[in-house]
Amino acid sequence: ATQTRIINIDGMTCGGCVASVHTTTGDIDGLDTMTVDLADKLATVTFDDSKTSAEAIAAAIEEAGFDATVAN
Ligand code: 9UX
Repeated sequence: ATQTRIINIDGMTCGGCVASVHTTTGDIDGLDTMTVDLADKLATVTFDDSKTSAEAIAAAIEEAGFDATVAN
């Protein structure tokens, strides 16, 4: 099924950080859409939950050096 979840992200301070979040998650199979909101410090993601999870997406964001926490 498709899930829509919010991931809180601390440590983004400019558009380059936003680009890094997109890049680090770019190869995740099953991740359909991601919108990153710099001002609100979060990403909204939609994904196929038979292929990936909000936790896996957050882990990838952590690997890029940000503090990512699944919000919902
Ligand atoms: Mo902007 Mo983010 O120069 O690590 S890319 S602060």
